[in-house]
Amino acid sequence: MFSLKRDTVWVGLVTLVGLGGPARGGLIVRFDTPERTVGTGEVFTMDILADVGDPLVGWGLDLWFDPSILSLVGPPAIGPRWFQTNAPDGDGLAGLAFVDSVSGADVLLASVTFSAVTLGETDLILSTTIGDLNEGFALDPAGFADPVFQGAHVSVVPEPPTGLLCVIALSVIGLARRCAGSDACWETIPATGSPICATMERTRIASTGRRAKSVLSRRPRSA
Ligand SMILES: [Ca+2]
Repeated sequence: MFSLKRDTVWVGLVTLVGLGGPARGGLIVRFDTPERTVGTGEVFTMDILADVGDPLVGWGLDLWFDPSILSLVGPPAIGPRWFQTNAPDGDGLAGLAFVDSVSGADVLLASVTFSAVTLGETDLILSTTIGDLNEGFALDPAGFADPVFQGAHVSVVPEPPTGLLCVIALSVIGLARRCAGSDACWETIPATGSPICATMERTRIASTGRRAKSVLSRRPRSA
């Protein structure tokens, strides 16, 4: 699955930078959202991001969550600025900047997709394992960053029955139509930038505990 050449380069690189000196550089490793509420059976993705001060040449980490609450859906997808490299523990959470070192805010390390198995809550905890030569955050040209890990929390709530969803949808569409003539009734969905009726959104959150992912009813044209 992974090339021997890249795996060998990563281990050699880690060994070299490990000999290079003490840790330096600011680094925060976090999720794209610290709190997430999903319905039972829902499949959803969390991005692992890094705010990188001193440039990195490679990284490897661990992710813990309660497997009775969530399960992984396939291996993680490594961010576009990294080559996926060997993770001996099998979690696939390791990347190598093969040409140019990487720095900046909101650097995507990996996207992890889960399925919500059952009702409950779990933390998502990021870490590295001491002694695992394929984990840590290797700096360019030498040394390791000392990351600050920021976890996340996922709550799995009941998925509303289909009939209830239909009633909610019809209700909020009616509300949206009544609001159509007033600009004050409209707000923007943060994830998409799409307009949505604020009254409709408040009703949805109260009923389902979640914000809209897409527009249920586009803003009607004014008469
Ligand atoms: Ca790992």
